[in-house]
Amino acid sequence: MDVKSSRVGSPLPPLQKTALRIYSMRFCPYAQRTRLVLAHKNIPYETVNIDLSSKPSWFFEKNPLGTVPVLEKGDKIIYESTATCEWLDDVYPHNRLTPSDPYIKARDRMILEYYGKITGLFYGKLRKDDTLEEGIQELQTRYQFFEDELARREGPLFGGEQPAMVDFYIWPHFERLPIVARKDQRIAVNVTSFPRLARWYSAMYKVPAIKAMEVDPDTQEYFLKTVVAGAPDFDYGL
Ligand SMILES: N[C@@H](CCC(=O)N[C@@H](CS)C(=O)NCC(=O)O)C(=O)O
Repeated sequence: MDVKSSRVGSPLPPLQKTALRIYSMRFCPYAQRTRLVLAHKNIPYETVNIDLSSKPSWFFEKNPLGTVPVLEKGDKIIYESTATCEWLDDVYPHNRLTPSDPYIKARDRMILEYYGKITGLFYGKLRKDDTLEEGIQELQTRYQFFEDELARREGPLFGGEQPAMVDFYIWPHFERLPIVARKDQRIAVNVTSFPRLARWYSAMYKVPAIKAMEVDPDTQEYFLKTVVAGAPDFDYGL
């Protein structure tokens, strides 16, 4: 994961026929989903990080949208994080992450859709001082949804004792929330108001794939600051 980013002018590293490659960015929450699935399944892969401020032209041949993550294996290319994760779960079916029960599968999809409300706050109201208060209030409503959904399940994770795909899908932004909460502690998941969500949080930190892919909070915070300043430091610490 910790390889310097390719940028405009960088040559495309040659890909071996049988190798699995991820085009990624070290601090991208969407690429983290894919890396979590790769780690959970112990799938060997190589990483090509992309400087998203200076994308090499060959990257658009991999993904015309110009976003990471992208997976490449032989002549197959997959982009969009959920598509990459589902493909991995189908092609490498051990440690299965997608629930087989159609109803749970549907509810997991609902959770994922609803989760967009939290990421919306993360990139919007919680970032700006004049909308922070409104964002914090709204966040409590959003947390309640997850609390209620966890109450329908055995827990501690949405997948039970083991993570399901939806746990990995929603984790990356939750991992970053404590950093946002440094601004105002009410952003953090309050254990009294949301005991099940707080339990989910602690249980997720014990999942080996989560630990393997964790980026320390100070590094996350530094990176976010460089993004806000308009000069993301994709190779920070390398
Ligand atoms: N819907 C996409 C979102 C991916 C995404 O937004 N990735 C960001 C980095 S975190 C990116 O590549 N941004 C570059 C750009 O939009 O030009 C997915 O789930 O894969």
